[in-house]
Amino acid sequence: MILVGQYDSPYVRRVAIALRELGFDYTHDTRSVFGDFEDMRKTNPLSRIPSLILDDGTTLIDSAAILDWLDEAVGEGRALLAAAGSERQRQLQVIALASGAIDKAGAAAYERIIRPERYRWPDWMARCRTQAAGALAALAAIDWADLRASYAPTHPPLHAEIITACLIRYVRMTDPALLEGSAHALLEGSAHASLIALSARLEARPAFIATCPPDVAYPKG
Ligand SMILES: N[C@@H](CCC(=O)N[C@@H](CS)C(=O)NCC(=O)O)C(=O)O
Repeated sequence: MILVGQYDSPYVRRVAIALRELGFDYTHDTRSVFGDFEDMRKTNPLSRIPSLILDDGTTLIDSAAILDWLDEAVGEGRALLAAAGSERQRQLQVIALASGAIDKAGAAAYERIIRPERYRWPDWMARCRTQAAGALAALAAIDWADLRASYAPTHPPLHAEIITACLIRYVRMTDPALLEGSAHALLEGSAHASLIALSARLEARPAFIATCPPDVAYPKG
């Protein structure tokens, strides 16, 4: 299978990590959504990443849909998301907060990094950052040990944990002030210790090390 997209995208990275944690081999297609825009449209009409091209030629798009396929392929015992009930609901809530924070931190970063300076809208950037900060604060209040209490210690990280670690890495690359607490009143006296600890624990794993994006200004590709 072929994973399309660069690891500076937290959505690509969450898929790459899940593939590696579950023992799947893949070839990495590092075309850029910006530099290879037209060519990328042949893979995904939205010209977005990630895409996963399966061995039978099927192309899956969107990280959630790709990971849904992956969980079904490995079966309930190995899946990285609970199959049903309140546990699934809780994990999906965490994923929604983390992906929402990525979208909002990303929207502010795109505004700052891609949009020509004369067209930037400071109020919009501030709004996006407030939304990202709110989600980070909610994630910081999660009891991360409890979230995986029903899993064996050897069970790989859950999607909820993976995407949150990818979010933390992404925020460090794009807008570290959101984590330092200086950017927004919501984060004053920063309560991000649990997120920093989660990030440190997961970033030490081989699947995270192998997919760690280079420390350059986002978005590179
Ligand atoms: N909901 C999508 C979001 C994917 C996404 O936002 N990808 C970004 C890179 S992080 C992208 O392709 N941006 C280029 C664009 O939207 O034009 C997913 O989970 O895969």
